[in-house]
Amino acid sequence: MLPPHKIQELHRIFSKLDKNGDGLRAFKVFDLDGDGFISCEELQIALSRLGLWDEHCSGQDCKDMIGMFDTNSDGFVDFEEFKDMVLNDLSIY
Ligand SMILES: [Ca+2]
Ligand SMILES: [Ca+2]
Repeated sequence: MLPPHKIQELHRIFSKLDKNGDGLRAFKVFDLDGDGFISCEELQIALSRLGLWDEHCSGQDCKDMIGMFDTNSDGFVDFEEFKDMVLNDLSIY
């Protein structure tokens, strides 16, 4: 689980990336291979690039993060799930 100040940073980055508000541009930053799903690895790589991933975070942490948004529990975050994550107020986490 990311600490709250990093969640806020993430939210700030989303709103910067996502100027027209549909979440698609932000989604593409995370969906590195363009298959329409964000995997645990992609999430970790994208967060590292954004400077939001701590090296001491384990693989379990990115699974936990996926789990926060993975409403259909398939182990990936799809665009619909991602949109919920971007548009909702992340401070509740
Ligand atoms: Ca992908
Ligand atoms: Ca899912």
